[in-house]
Order: sequence, then structure tokens, then C-alpha cells
Amino acid sequence: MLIALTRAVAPSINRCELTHVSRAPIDVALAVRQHEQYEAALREAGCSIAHAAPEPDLPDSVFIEDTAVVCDEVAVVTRPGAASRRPETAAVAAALRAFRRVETIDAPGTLDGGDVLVAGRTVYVGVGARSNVEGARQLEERLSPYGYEVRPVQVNGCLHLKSAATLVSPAAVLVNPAWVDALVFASLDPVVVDPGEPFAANALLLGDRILYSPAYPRTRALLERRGLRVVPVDLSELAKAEGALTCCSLVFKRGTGRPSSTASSPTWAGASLSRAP
Ligand code: CIR
Repeated sequence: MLIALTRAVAPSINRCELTHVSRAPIDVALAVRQHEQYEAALREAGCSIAHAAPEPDLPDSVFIEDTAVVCDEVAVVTRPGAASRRPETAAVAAALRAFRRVETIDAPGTLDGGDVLVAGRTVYVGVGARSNVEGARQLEERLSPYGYEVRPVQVNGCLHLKSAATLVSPAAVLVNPAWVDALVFASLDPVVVDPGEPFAANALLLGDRILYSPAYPRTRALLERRGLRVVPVDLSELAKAEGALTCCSLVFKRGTGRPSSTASSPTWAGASLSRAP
């Protein structure tokens, strides 16, 4: 069974960090409704939703992906590159302790989960504005005992590695080659986004389907021509905060890895869980 850890849209989201998009007013009520539809799509895909404690005063806290990297064996809580986002991690760590042993990235390392693409035992880390080489090194140190190999990759012109590349099957990567060199994903089959849709490389792969923004119809058609099942999920309000589909959840298997001793029988102290229907 899969768990999807999510976090509510903060009413302060209009004060979010922005790097590559211009500020436009975000309709918070609509963002909340779209986030609910996103959670519904996660449930539909077989996930149970767990909620990290909301942080109304942390504008970017809905983008929970950036706060941790969750593997079967261990969760690594990050140290986000934007200082304003570092207070987001404490409650996420508390939530994850119900499911995994939790390790951390420490100063001077910085790492955003949006820069981490896990493909089997290979972990690609985008090094750029938010994640630094030290963050990638620490991630390697935390994950290599479990057989993972970390490969730092250069990202240019976008916020995170997963703005530029995400998996659309265990063997295929959807990629915008203007932002990351597709050749770095050596063993993965590249699917190149439509050139008129540069933001189209972010897809959330969940078993037999990918959750995908309806804003990129030409790339969607490419994916469907390859036989991939695409489920449209509209997060247009959160896109104004530079967030995309993968950013709003941490999806991981339940029941693998060993929770930390303080939570060896899960108490759900830090997370509230709602089951798939
Ligand atoms: C930020 O700049 O940190 C947020 N406004 C957007 C974060 C999006 N997260 C992601 O792509 N993983």
C-alpha cells in the first residue's frame, strides 16, 4: 500500500518564494479546491493520504516534496535551499517518524526534494539554485548503506531537477533538454517534452498511471501515443507559486523500513491518516 503525505495549502501562499515566474495573485480558495482534487486523484491511484500538520504562516508549506526524500529503508529530511522554507521540515520529520527511520541533511548542505529523482537504486540530484554539492554528498552518505548511488546533475534555467525531468514509467524519463542534459539519465528512455511546453516535464508516476497537468496537451498526446495512462489534475493556482504535480506529496510504500525507536509502533503522533476509499 502506498502512503501519500500531503500538507494543506497555507492561507499565506501569496507570499511564496518565486524564482522563474512573475508574481500573480493566487486564489487561495481555488488552490484549496484543486489541492483536494489532487488528493482525490492520489486516493484513486491507491494511496492512503496522511497529512503533515498544517503551517498556515509558512507560505510554501504545501510543497511538501521539498522537505524530504523517502526511500523504502529510510527517510532523509532535507535542509531546503531557501531559508524561508527551513521551518517547514520539523513537522514533516515528526510525521515521517511513524513510517521510517529519519535522517537529516545538515548545514552547510542544502537540498530540496524537488531536486531528487529516484530511479531504482540511482538517485539523480539536481545541483543548482537550491541544492548544493554538499547536500548531494550528505544524501549519498545517508543512502549508500542501502545500495543507492547518488549522481549529481547540472540543472539550468528552472527551479528544480524535477521541473526538468521526471519518470513516466520505471524505464522512461520525461525531459526538457533545455534545462537538463537528457544523456545524464543513461539507462532511461528519454521522452522529450513538446518544445512549446517547457514546463511540461513534471509528471507524478503512480503505478499504472501518471498524474499530469492539463496545461500541456501536446506533451500529453506524446505520452498517450506511447501507451501511457495520463490522468489530468489541474493545479493551476499552485503553478503560480512555481509548484507542480510532484511537489505536493511525498509518496512511499507503507510498512517498509523501520520506524525510529520512539515510534516503533506507529502512533500517528505527527500525521493524521485517511484511508483510500
Ligand atoms: C519555492 O520556490 O520553493 C516554491 N514557491 C515552489 C516549490 C515547488 N517545489 C517543487 O518544485 N518541488
